[in-house]
Amino acid sequence: QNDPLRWWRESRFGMFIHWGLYAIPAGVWQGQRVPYIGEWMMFREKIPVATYAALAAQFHPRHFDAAAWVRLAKQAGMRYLVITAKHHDGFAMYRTSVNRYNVVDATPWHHDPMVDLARECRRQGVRLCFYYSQDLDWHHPDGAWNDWDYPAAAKNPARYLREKVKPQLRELLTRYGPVGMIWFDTPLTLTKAQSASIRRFVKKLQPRCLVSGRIGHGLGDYNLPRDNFLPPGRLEGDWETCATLNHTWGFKTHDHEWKSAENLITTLVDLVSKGANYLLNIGPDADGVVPAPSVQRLRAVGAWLERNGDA
Ligand code: FUL
Repeated sequence: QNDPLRWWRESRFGMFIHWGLYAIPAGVWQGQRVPYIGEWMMFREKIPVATYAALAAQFHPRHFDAAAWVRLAKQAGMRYLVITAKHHDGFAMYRTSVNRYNVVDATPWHHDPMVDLARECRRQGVRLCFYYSQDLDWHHPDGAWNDWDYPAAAKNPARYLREKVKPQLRELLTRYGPVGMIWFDTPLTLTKAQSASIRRFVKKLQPRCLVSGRIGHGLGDYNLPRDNFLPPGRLEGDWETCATLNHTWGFKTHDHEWKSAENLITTLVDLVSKGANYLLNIGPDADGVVPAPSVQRLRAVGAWLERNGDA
């Protein structure tokens, strides 16, 4: 009854949303179509901070419609939504006072989409959760893995946690109402003490907010295997597979290899029967449009659940 994991276990199916500045180049850099996942472009191309940051001036998603995104999740039978508040590129997709590198201050849109999503999630009965990259941050001088702008030896990870991660988490956990979970990711350089202190920080602000398995060092509230993992057999404990609909997480113009609706339904049934949640991604484009093949497939999954599900 009082178990904070209860809603998550009962949800089974969630919507992942990767949305950020990387949706602007959309997988094309200097005229080349890149083969890797779109949201890793800054790292893969070693794009200087100043060049990448200039993308923000083009971010004005005229078709963003929070109500429609949440409705799509509902139609698909998804009960929670995890959206990238800050991905590895370090750009905050919400209003932050920590720096000006965010969707309100740095774009001509001047708008915080998380306010709309929080409202729509509340209205439509979907749990709002935030993805937050707590270790990799290619924008902050002390964040992990940008050593083309900032020499590794000069980095002070403790300062990054103190000056960026925790203040930003405080904003996410105090400005948008109850948050279902913070979906931490890629704990590559954090010490156990650092992961533990981030976890404590979240729980102090919202005791019932879950912490994903990728907080690091086994300190999450549930386990996360690698991306797109399909377990061979039944899993012990609480698990979630996060998965793409095509090959990328962040929008790419030339990734057209979509998993079929049949594949998605079979995967959902398979995962649920093995005791895992399915967190399935959409990557809206820079105008805020969810690719039509994603919409179609999610609706088809929802229609199948309507006919065959028990909820
Ligand atoms: C990965 C990240 O590095 C990807 O960009 C994506 O966010 C995926 C869900 O997790 O490990």
